Amino acid sequence: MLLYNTPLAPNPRRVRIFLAEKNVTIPMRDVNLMAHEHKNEAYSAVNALEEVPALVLDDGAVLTESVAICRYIESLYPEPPLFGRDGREQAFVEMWQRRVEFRLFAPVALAFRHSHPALARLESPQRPEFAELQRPRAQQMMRFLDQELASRRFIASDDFTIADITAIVAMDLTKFARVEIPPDLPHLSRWRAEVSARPSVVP
Ligand SMILES: N[C@@H](CCC(=O)N[C@@H](CS)C(=O)NCC(=O)O)C(=O)O
Repeated sequence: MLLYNTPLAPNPRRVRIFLAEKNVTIPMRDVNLMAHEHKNEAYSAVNALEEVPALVLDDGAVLTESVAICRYIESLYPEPPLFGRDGREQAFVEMWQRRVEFRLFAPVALAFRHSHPALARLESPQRPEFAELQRPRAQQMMRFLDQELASRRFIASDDFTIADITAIVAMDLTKFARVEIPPDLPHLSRWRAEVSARPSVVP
């Protein structure tokens, strides 16, 4: 297997955290997004959508969605389970993973892409007013998560899962997206401190 990775990009970071939680290493090749390496012919042949991460399997097939890559890794290395153990747990993990991806990760990523000067070449034209619209959406989800985290340790359950990985990567991106984290969210803050201390998450 070969994982195409970009060290500072949030989506590949999800896969790297997932691998670290499994204590698994696989060969990686870095793709420099700032130099537009993902748009060259060689990388387009790997992933026609010109995005990272991409995982090339031993038979040459290519997986290109972060969560799909993580699911495949889970199938190879089931312990510890990060997508839930049984059907019921898996359904809840999926629900939370999607909620966090669409309602937190996406608005934070869009605010980042449409406002950060370093992304001007990748996201052209940038629309600062669109970034501005995303910030309250992300904050609304943070408030919702704060209420939920009052009654359990992690996002989907008392176990750490893929939903926590997506959420912590989004929270860390808020700094670059200039999304302010509301100060009055004690449960989210407790969760973030605990998750940030995991060796897989420490940058
Ligand atoms: N849905 C994809 C999204 C991947 C994605 O957006 N990757 C970003 C880096 S975090 C990228 O490659 N961007 C390239 C570009 O915007 O041109 C996934 O989850 O893997």
